[in-house]
Amino acid sequence: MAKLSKDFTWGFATASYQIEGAYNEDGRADSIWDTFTRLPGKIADASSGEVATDSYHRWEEDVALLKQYNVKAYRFSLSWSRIIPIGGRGDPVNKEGVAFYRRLCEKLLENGITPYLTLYHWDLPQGLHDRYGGWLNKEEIVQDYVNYAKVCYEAFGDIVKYWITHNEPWCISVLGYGKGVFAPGHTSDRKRSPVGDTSTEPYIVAHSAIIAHGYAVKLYREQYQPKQGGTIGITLDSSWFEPYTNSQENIDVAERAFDVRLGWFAHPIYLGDYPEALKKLVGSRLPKFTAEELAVVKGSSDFFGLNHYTTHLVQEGGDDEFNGFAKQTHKRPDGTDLGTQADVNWLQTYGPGFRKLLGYIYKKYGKPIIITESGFAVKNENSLTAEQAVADKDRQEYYEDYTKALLQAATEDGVDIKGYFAWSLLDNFEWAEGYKIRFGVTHVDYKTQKRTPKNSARFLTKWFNEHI
Ligand code: GBH
Repeated sequence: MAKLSKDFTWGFATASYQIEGAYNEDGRADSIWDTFTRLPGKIADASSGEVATDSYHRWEEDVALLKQYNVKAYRFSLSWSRIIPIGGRGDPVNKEGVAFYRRLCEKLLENGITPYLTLYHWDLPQGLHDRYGGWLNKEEIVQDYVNYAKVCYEAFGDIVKYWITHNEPWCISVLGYGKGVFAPGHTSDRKRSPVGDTSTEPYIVAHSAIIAHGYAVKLYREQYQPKQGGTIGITLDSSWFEPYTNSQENIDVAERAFDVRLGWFAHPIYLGDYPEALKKLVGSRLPKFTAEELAVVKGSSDFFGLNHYTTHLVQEGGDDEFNGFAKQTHKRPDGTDLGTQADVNWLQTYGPGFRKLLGYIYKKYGKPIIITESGFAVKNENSLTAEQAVADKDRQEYYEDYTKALLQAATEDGVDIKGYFAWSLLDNFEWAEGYKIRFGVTHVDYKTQKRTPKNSARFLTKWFNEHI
């Protein structure tokens, strides 16, 4: 039987605002997500992460679950406003916040589980947004982000060897400042708020995020990597874009979609500078890197962190600049679906697309790949009892399909893949969807916080036990 290499790592991923709760305990201050969830009409069920899965209190239970699943690693993110409540380089560090993550990392290591830390999974301290506009202010945010990273390297770097700077900067930029569906929710609709210039802000925010990432990595490499010996990189999200038909026009659209959506971030970081297709599309609205910035950004990721969920068939006729004006569908020309529909409209199961994407990224960007998220929301799972939700057949089939693709890419296509993290360890706060959508391999009863493993968790444990 074909197998992954012995040092292949696997586990589950989560993010601070989606699981921790305890939003105002032990010195934590608000992030932009606390503020955003209080605005009317932004979250489908009017909920927030104030309690979430209460993992700030139940972290030992979460570690026990990970242990039970026999994972090798756990990817989670740090709440910046728990560590530096107001957020800036002149603001005090919160000892209790640092101590929380320190305990968690130590407990994981005691259990033989390697921590993978994400510095930024979307919860910017509200203090920085209020003080100078957060990601819109490059000069300030880059310095504050690097300071925050430094505090984290100092506090955890002796025992943490895997660092991820940002999670999905496309979402930070486009969903937060373009479509307004994520915090801080900037929208061009003057009847709604907060209003922002959605034609320029996503590009400014992305630019700041890329540069902040670059300088945080530079600091790590110069001052921490030599003695701490860890590895650092960024996580980008990408679907596979499959041409709707094999016409040249559709092939070109797919290429443009990759360049505009993924290349926006991947080109500067792995190849140097924005892709031509993006420059052409955005023109003077696209900020330029200085020579120094470019030198810092280019080559600033030791691996390619990839969040991958689904495939889109693409053709001309799209209306979304941030997706390269590619019109996306899951329906083939003959009217059939690509795969099983999830409970969110953007997601259908299609393992072969995952295999192709792994090959595409490896060839184009030339770095070892860590899949930092991959997962499925089961149709109507929210209306099921814990006993019923455990039989999550569609999610299990998704993971059957995607692990098969992973194995083929690694063993038949020669793609250098280091690890796979499933999203998510637990059902949790699914951003604008609130608690309506569940991605967990563990069911959470939000009244009692009781955790119940689903069949998909058992499948993944068994599959990785057999294939590593
Ligand atoms: C991940 O993003 C997140 O990292 C994680 O926090 C989240 O819980 C998980 O997905 C499940 O959603 O505006 O048409 O592009 C996944 C990538 C990209 C998927 C944006 C949803 C929104 C549809 N996401 N996309 S659209």
